[in-house]
Amino acid sequence: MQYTQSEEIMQKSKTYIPGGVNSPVRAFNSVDGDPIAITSGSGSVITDADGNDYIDFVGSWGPLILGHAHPEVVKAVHDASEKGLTFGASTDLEAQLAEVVVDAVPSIGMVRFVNSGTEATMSAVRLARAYTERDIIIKFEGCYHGHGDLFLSKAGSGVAELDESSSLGVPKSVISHTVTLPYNDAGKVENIFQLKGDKIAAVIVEPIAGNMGVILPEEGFLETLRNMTEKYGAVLIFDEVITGFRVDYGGAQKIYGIAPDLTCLGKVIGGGLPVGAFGGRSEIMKKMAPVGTVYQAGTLSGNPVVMSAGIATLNILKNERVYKHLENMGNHLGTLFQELCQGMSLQVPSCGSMFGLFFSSSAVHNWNDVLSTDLSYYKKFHLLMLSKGYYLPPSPYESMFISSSHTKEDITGFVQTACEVIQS
Ligand code: KE4
Repeated sequence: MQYTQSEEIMQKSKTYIPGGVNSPVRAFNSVDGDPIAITSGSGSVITDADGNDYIDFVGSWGPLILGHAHPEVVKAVHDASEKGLTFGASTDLEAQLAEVVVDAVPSIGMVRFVNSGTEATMSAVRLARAYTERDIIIKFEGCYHGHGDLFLSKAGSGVAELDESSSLGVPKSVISHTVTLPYNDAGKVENIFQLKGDKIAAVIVEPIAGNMGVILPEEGFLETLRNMTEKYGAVLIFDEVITGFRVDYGGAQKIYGIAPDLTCLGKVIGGGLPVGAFGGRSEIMKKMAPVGTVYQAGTLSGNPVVMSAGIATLNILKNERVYKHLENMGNHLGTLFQELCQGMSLQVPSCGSMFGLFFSSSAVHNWNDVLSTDLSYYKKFHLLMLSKGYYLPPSPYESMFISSSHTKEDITGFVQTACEVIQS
């Protein structure tokens, strides 16, 4: 494969945009590679500026559960656009999508749309702090909730230790109320609540962690979060920006049978256009302006074109055959990896159509385990798979996604090629 057009495009981008990217992970720095510029996508395939085709397992980091340029979604966007792109006023479309979300997720009594997952999580935490009149937020190592200041903190050395900021520009005072614990460590959650329970505003968690590869919650972990927050009057926030409408029409909370107080959504509910949402118990949501006094706003929040893409997407997903197909494809991938990569240091954790790849001989339960996997091998693997026509996340800390447009042949070819590469 040759990448001359991509190189030219990236050269120009780097002149005007820091690193040539509008989101750092796209720079391929985590795989010591050179980013490629994508010009089009259709179904499970994306094409780069040099005309190279790839089977896409990034899916724009999760939104494209129906694949690229799904005709019904494109039509919905086109039809909506012809009536105007934005009004900055209420429309029926946002009420329609809100109704779909509320019907799909029982723990959500009311919802507010924003423009990104970051806005959703930032707003949900502000709301939880206002509702409880407390400040401390508990999050987990390796979980990513967007680039809001309060989330950019590394795990402190101890349970109650204050976190160190992981990004310049974030003052200690901002993250002084953030405590980061090991994912899947129910004991440490109980400890912190016994220590500071009456000062904890909220626990925010990815019910299935999708930002350190894929890590599933261990038995009892989510239940402990639910029990502790209930016992001490803190708010439980599920960050389902990735898992919402991805792993089930009702999200991960449906699979694990845990009802959080607030849920953050994004990605899938916008059908590929910029979106976020936060919602939950009406009693809490009514604290939001203009009904309550918790302020949050956005010029393009609830944008009619975005709402149309979301409605079209969720209407297709409502048909459970789609999830059946996604589950079958996910199972086929896992079974084939087991068959063809037997005895290799490879873990393939998955839930439905989201999966991870860890080069490790043992199971991965938290961030420390991730750091002990062969992260450097992932770099070689990624570049070799790219050269063979498979587009994987240019970072070992991301989830991979199957869309409803992936065929069994796509999956079989991917697994066979991956195992050949690993064995080579
Ligand atoms: P956005 O602000 O990027 O729309 O959403 C932030 C966010 C919140 N919560 C979870 C669980 C998320 O995964 C994300 C964003 N995901 C990353 C990829 N894992 C976005 C990709 C990127 O940063 O370019």
